[in-house]
Amino acid sequence: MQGIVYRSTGSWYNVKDEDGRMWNARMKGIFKLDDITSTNPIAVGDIVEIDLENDGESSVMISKIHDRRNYINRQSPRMKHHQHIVAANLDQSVLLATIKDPRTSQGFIDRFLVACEMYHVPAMVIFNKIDAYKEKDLNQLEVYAEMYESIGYQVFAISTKENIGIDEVKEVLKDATTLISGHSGVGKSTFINAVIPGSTIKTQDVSGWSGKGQHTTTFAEMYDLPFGGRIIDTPGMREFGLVGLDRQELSGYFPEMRQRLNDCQFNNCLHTNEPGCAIKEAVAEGTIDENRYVSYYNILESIEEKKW
Ligand SMILES: Nc1nc2c(ncn2[C@@H]2O[C@H](COP(=O)(O)OP(=O)(O)OP(=O)(O)O)[C@@H](O)[C@H]2O)c(=O)[nH]1
Ligand SMILES: [Mg+2]
Ligand SMILES: [Zn+2]
Repeated sequence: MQGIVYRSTGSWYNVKDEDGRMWNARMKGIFKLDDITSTNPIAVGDIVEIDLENDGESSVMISKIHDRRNYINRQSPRMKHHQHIVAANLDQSVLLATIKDPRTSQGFIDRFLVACEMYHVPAMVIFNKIDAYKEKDLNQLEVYAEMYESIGYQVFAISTKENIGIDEVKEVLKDATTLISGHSGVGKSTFINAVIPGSTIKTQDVSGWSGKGQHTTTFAEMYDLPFGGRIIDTPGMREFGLVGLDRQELSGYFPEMRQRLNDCQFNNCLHTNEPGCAIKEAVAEGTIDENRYVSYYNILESIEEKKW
């Protein structure tokens, strides 16, 4: 039988078969996946083969993982050089962000976008909690929306609490498999409850964001959308570790830089101190946003140089 993984807790998986029946599944033996050292060989969204266990009523064994169309990785929180596959076979990836309570920084947003570019998963940014924004927060929102839209990313502004902008977002979720990421407390689970009537995913209590950064969601889990498509809730994250990123490749993951790379004098230009750099020129002219360049520079600095 073939099924799709909806939830993974590490040792047990929830797998839905083609008839819509949900099974408890375990992994048979040890899988060795090519190229990747992963702390979780099977991820939410994986398409797997399942076989009934002899005696089990509803428990099955996973005997095969089908090739992934794509996947999103994070650095394992425990082992720095290991990767943790968050989800596989995605159509799009959403960052749920907030200007305040908690604040999502531009650096974090840009790292998220770079990760999506690396994995070839279309990305968008949704700002939540606009009901709580003061004038300066709304101005910041405006600045972000204009900047990210100008380089080709869709931006939405919503309030899950006041039901503002939700219908517009439903349109882009329809019939797609979407991963939702973001800091703890931005409202990921609340948002999913809002788009799936009757759903009761656990969320932080009504007192709202406490500033303590407690994680309410602890495992990635996928849900079917009543209007078609699927959505994956994830635990809040503090940082986006960019695994396997090469310094030379980085500018190719900034769409506004990618289109200008051929104009640099040197083809191995890192756009820092090199003469004849088209990227720095565009930043000086204002055609590339200065803060995006700052994000580029910070990420570049954070990448260890390859030691041969
Ligand atoms: N003011 C306001 N509060 C909201 C909104 N959406 C969610 N919240 C509140 O934000 C808090 C956090 O919501 P959660 O849905 O638990 O956040 P999460 O992103 O799932 O957090 P983790 O599971 O820890 O990653 C809750 O108290 C929500 O009620 C909104 O649009 N406006
Ligand atoms: Mg949650
Ligand atoms: Zn350059």
